[in-house]
Amino acid sequence: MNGVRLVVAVTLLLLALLAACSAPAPSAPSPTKTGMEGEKAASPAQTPQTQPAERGELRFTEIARLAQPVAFAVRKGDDRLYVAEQTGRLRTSDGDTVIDLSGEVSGGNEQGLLGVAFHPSGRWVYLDWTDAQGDTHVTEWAFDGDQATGRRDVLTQDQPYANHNGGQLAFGPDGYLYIALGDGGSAGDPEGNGQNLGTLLGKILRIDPRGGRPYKVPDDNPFVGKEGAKGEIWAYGLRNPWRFGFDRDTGDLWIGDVGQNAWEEVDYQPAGSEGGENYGWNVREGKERYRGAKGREMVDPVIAYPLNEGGNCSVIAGFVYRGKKIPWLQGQFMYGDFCAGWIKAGSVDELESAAEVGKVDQLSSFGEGHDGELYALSLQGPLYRIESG
Ligand SMILES: [Ca+2]
Repeated sequence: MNGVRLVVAVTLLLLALLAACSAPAPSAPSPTKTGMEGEKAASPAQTPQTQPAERGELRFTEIARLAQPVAFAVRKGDDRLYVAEQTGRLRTSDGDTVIDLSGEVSGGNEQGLLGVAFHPSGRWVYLDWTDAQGDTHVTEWAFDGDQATGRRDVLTQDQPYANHNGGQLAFGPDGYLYIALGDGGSAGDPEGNGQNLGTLLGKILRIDPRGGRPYKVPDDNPFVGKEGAKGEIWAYGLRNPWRFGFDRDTGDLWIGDVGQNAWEEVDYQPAGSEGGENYGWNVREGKERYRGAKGREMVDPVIAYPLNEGGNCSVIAGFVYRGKKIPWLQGQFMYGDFCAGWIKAGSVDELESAAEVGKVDQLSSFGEGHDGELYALSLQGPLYRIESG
């Protein structure tokens, strides 16, 4: 059934494209296609049938089951998917344990192993995790064959409270490692870390983990050389940027920042940015005031949706789909909510019109494969491949 529907949808899409194109097709159309095109052109009543090709259904196919999976990565030259389990292990989609921190991580709701990224060369892997004291480590392992060896801490950060640890790691298109750190926790950012450029808390950092020991701060980071500011900071005014992702085609950065009392939000940074964006917390929550007066330079989110409505609790962002297997999804930004479980997708030009495309209970993260196809992780265990329905 699905195969037939897909063939019909693709054929209709092709016909619509051909009909919209005034120039002749570069290759000679087959007699069959010519005949069908003629039928279609003669029957305007069939036009609505082209609509299903614009938005189809998605299927979430479970391909592995893990213990509290929260983060996802792929490694150059390696077909396996790597998943971080919050309980402390980095495992492959075929079940192998690559790194085991289960004896070292802390066990709070927002603690544990929280992030994973591979160096673009595939030679090193980086994990973000909280230790028994609750403090954050970004730790590097070298890969020797398939074995992770040569462990060293790249960056550590004291955490004043157990919650809001951020955790996402990703290498940007510039080859630098981006690190998400929450505001340090409690509620309302009592220390004012989000707006304080003198702390790494409440920020996204940008470092070169291989350019120095323990790392190098890139010379073109926005606050390098500014008195009282940490050179590692790339963007600030964030509360708990649990997940962020780069658009593999454009280099744009999409940040899901978990809200306090009223709004969940997705922040956006265009690829041409020189960094230094202030996303508002704890002066702003979503597009509204949280405390104090709005600063001139604060950047409002591109998506804000109400917390505590329909079971919403924590935004999970998100990728622009750049795969090939789901044509109608191409170029759409996908995000979801951890508690409500809905997943929405919408054109990057019309994010307000994003519509629900699926549901994953306790959605903890999305992942992107080498081929641009997307995956979804549930804290309950499953790793889903997102496919055409
Ligand atoms: Ca904000």
